[in-house]
Amino acid sequence: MTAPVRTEDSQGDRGSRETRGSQELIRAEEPVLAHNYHPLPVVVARAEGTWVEDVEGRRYLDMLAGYSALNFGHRHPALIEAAHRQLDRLTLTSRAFHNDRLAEFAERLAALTGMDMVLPMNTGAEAVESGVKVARKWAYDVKGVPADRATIVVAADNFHGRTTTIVSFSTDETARAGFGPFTPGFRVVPYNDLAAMEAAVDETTAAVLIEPIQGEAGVIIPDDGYLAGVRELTRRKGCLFIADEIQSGLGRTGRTLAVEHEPVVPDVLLLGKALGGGIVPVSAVVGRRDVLGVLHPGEHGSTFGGNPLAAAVGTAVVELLETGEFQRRAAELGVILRAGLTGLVGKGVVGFRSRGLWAGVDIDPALGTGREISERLMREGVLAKDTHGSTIRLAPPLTITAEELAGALAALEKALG
Ligand code: IF1
Repeated sequence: MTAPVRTEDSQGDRGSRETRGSQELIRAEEPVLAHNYHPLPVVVARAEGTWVEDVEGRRYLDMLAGYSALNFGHRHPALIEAAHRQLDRLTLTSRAFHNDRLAEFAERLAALTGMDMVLPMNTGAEAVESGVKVARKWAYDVKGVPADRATIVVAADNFHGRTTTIVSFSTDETARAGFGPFTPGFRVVPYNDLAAMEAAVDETTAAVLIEPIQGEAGVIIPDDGYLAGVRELTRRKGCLFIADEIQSGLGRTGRTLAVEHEPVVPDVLLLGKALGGGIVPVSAVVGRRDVLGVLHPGEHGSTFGGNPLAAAVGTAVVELLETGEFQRRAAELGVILRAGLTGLVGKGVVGFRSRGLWAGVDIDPALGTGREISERLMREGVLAKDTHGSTIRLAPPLTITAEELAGALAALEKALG
């Protein structure tokens, strides 16, 4: 990777009084910041496109992209411009009033995803929670499931967020332990197993909720036909198919949505992360009118959901995706990523899964833990994050160039050497 370079103003113009170096800042966090993360020892101060720069001016290639919240790179000019323009006009009204940005956001997001209606929220977990609430209400109001009896079928090794209801159906003890009592009404079946799902879906089932590709589990790609099988099963059994595309969606896999690879049209899509362009939290539940139509005034809401700043940035994100440019880039550069990782099999890589610019790379545990490999990558000028064990997730901004991608792969080879 390029040698550490100090940009001339890396200390001067950060708009704050902060003058402490990386080590001081890391130490300063310890007594005052909850320890719910164990970050790599890098303190990012600036970023542009695919690159971030730490407090001392060292540059790193960002191969995590905010867990797919930075699909368009850091501070994409069109997104920053949309944010600046809206910051100078109106930022928040609450939904007690209309604002002049929300209609276009909803119209264009619905059109992009081929759906009828949009419920705008903020974080991914809020979209998931809202999807659970809408599915349950649809079960009672439309399907006729007896009150408080609705069930939702989910997959083992899922990751859908961190709220108490969501961790209620997690199979990751680290995410669940100590947070009970848990929300009832969820059934867990193995991912990629249609027979198990068939057995779990019954007349109480409101929905099946799955990730089209399981991200945190290690970029687990189901067998061809699995998503189509879920679609057929849910249609036949009269329950909703909810696809959580919060990490897999918005260009990451080479298509607007990961479900397009089968192709499959779910009843409800959950979107987030990159929908906010890496600038503001923007998420949404997008679905058929007869599903989202179960919500009536006063039954659901959010202070910031659908705020004009989020809608303006979200519309600019949709506009980028309408061109198909980022989906094409992910598909084309994904071929280079796949070829590069194939070349590393047997050289420290024991296996990998990839689709578009998204890969879960299983490293030989003898070479170290995922964390240790991430630290070695950092020393090579590449930022990435392990998922579980010795699996590294690679998910760069879709703005990455072929040369930068080749550089990241070379850094990985060196980190494994
Ligand atoms: C953390 C993981 C990834 C998600 C899917 C919903 C959400 C997420 C498929 C909730 C969020 C984030 C959460 C963040 C790290 C990251 C993550 F490692 F936690 F599991 F990406 F894989 N559905 N994923 O991936 O969205 O509420 O966070 O906006 O909690 O550390 P959120």
